[in-house]
This record gives sequence, C-alpha cells and structure tokens, in this order.
Amino acid sequence: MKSLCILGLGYVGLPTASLFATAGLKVTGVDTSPHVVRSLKDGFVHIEEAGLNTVVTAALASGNLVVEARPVEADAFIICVPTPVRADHTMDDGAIRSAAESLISVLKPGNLVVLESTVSPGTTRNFLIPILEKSGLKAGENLHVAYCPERVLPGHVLRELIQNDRIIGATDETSGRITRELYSKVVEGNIAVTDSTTAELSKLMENTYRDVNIALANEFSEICNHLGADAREVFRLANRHPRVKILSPGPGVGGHCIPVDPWFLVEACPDLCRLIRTAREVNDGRPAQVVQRLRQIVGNPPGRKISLLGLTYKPDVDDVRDSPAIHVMELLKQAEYGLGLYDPHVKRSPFELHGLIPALESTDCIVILTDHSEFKFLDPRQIASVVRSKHVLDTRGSLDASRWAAEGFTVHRF
Ligand code: SAJ
Repeated sequence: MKSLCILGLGYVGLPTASLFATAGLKVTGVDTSPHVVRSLKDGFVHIEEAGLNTVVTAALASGNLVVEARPVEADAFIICVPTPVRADHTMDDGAIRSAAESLISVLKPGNLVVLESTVSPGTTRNFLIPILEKSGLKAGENLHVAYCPERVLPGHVLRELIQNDRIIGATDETSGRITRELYSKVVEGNIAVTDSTTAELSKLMENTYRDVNIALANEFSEICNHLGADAREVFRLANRHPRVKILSPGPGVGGHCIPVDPWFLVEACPDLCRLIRTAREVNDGRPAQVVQRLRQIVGNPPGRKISLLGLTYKPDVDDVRDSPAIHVMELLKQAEYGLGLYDPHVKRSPFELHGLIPALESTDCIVILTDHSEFKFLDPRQIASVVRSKHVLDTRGSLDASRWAAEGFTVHRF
C-alpha cells in the first residue's frame, strides 16, 4: 500500500496523516473547512498539541503530505470526521455520510476504507458500507472496509498514536489483514483483529467506563462534602487498596468524546442503560453544583464578582469544546454575576478573556475550573493584594491549600 487519503484533519486525522507521511506513504489530507485547508497549505497548524507542529511541518516539507479540499484516488482511505450527539442524544451521522459520499466517485477495485470516528454499534456494516457500495464495488469482494477506532488522549496524541494497542474491526478476512499491514507502518502497540461491531462496542465501552467512574468519584465527593470529610484525602487512602482506583472529582466531564459516546449505547439499548444514563446525568449536573456552592460562598448578585481560572475541558490543552467551565460561566452570566475570565491556553474564543490580574481584581471568589500546570505557580501573596474577598473554590483539588491559607484565603473543597 503506497498512497493514502485521510478525510478530516482534526486532532486525530492531522497527526495520523503526518505520521503515515513520515513513514513514507504518499498522503493526501482532506478537510471540508476552507480555513483548515488554506492554513495548512500556508504551513500553519491550526491545532495546539504537543509536538504536532514539528511533525506536520516535516511531513509537508517532505512532499509526502499534501492537503486538498476533495478526496483523490488512493490505495486506502481513512475517515476521521466528528460524530457529535444531537439534542435528542442520538448520533449525528452527517459528517460520516458526507465523507463516505465524497469517496463514491474515487473508489477503485481493491481499495481499503477505514472508519476511525466513534460510532453507534452497527454503523460500519449498516450505514457506511451501503453508501460506499454506491460506487458499484462490493464490500468483501473488490472493496475492503474496516473499523479502527482512535484511542488517543488529547495532549499525548502523537505518543499514543504510536504506542497504544489498536483494535481492527474487519468486515472480511482481507480487510483485517490489509488494515493490520497499513497500521503496522506507524503503530508499535499490539494490533487485535475482530469484527466491526465488536470494535465499535469496545470503543464506546472504554469511554463509558471512564464516564461512569468519574460520576462515581463526583458522587463520592458530594457525600464527603456533606459529611464534612476531605474527598481527596478519602480517595488517596482508599486507592492504597490494590484493586481500587477512584478517579478525580471535578466540575463535570467535557470534551467531544466522553460526554458523547455513552449516549450511543443508550441509543442502541435504551432499556439496558440505566447506570450509564444516570452517570451522564450526574456529570452533566456538576456545573450547576459549582454555581450553587458559589452562591453559598459569595451570596447573590448584583455587586458580586467571581473569577474563573481555566476554561478548557481539561489541563494543558486549548480545547473549550463542551467544557464544564464554559457551562459554569454561562450559568453565572445568566445569574448576573460579574465575571473575570483567565485561561493562558485559550488563544481564540467567542468570549472576552482577561489577563490574570484584571481577572482577579476586586473579586469575591476565585474558582479553579481546570488544573493547568501553570496554576501551581500562582502567587497567593500577590493575589491577596488585588482581590476583595479571600475565597478560593478549587474544583480540581490542584492548589496547595496551606500556601493559600497562609495568606488568609479560605480554600473551599469541591
Ligand atoms: N475528568 C474528570 N476526572 C477524572 C478524569 C477526567 O473529571 O478523573 C474529566 C476531564 O477533566 C475532562 C473529561 O473528564 O473534562 C474527559 O477527559 P479525559 O482526559 O478523561 O478524556 P478525553 O476526552 O480527553 O479523551 C478520552 C480518552 N478516553 C479514555 O481515557 C477512556 C481517550 O483515550 C480517547 O481517545 C478519547 O476520549 C476519544 O477520542 O474518544
């Protein structure tokens, strides 16, 4: 296999395209956003991700990676487009449909098409293949189709693309074999081959497992707060048991995967997903609980200012998609609190951000919503001189509470 066309140049597609190009394949990266195509053609990488700039720049410079607005003929195609959840909690298959339809006119006998997007069970067989077969080719005969879910953690994408184990959901023997051959060019982890529905379910269950466990940590933390115990100290001790690993409580679960994927299982089997649905509700309810705690700490508006530190959905990334911090911000705005907003990682945003000191000036409470590394170096002494009231609500348990207490701050646990 020598040429590859990757559809979708987001946080999975772009690094994947660059790694295959660096491994010597001729790769065409395709994106429907003219902005993404234009910036990459100009050599500008539109995603903040450790090491990505270097790899993309090298791949473009080598000539092995080119960027286009439409797919071109190739030996294999990889679809890495988003699958968001609709308001009614069903999978929005629009981007996969468009990507698959855009391939109909370029597919040739012997081609391989791999889907990487997270999808509801059965999508590869019942949705993707029928669209691809409009090309006149027949899956399992002269067209090979597989599902190979991405499993990378934002912030560690390049390392995990290479090192993580991969699952290939093959739709026939040849598709399993040639997909393994293709991914072996860049993946150092083990590659397991199974059928496509098993692979789809394994991806959904990985993220649902995490969501349910985070919900449990959040519920445990409420119990601890109610009983006046320090949840993180309780968890630290409980986690000394060799088979217990309680995750970290926080202001909710964000990003474009974990809050979305459990719904695809609920969609497939609504009557069987009682725990999964409840976990989603627990995690979705966390931003409102942050606001409730803030009301207890600072009282009601008007005339109260709250400073939100960290707006991304998790630390050390620039991604604010479905961030719990954004939900907290919106709820506080609706309630008419004055706001100071600071996030050193967010470069472009639809709302106005402030510098650190302007965000904190005359505030009634500082809220840590994302545990960015640089927040460990905040100076409570300097901050004490600009705030109105010395309250901190640390929703991530990331501050050294004794340093802040030494400067007169009350540090509230969450
Ligand atoms: N979070 C907590 N407590 C924790 C861990 C996470 O509140 O103990 C929150 C984070 O702050 C964040 C959200 O959960 O808001 C999700 O963050 P994450 O780091 O758990 O996961 P993602 O969404 O960045 O990436 C996940 C990963 N899946 C798993 O770890 C099972 C990644 O491997 C997947 O590739 C990715 O989803 C995906 O694309 O599906």
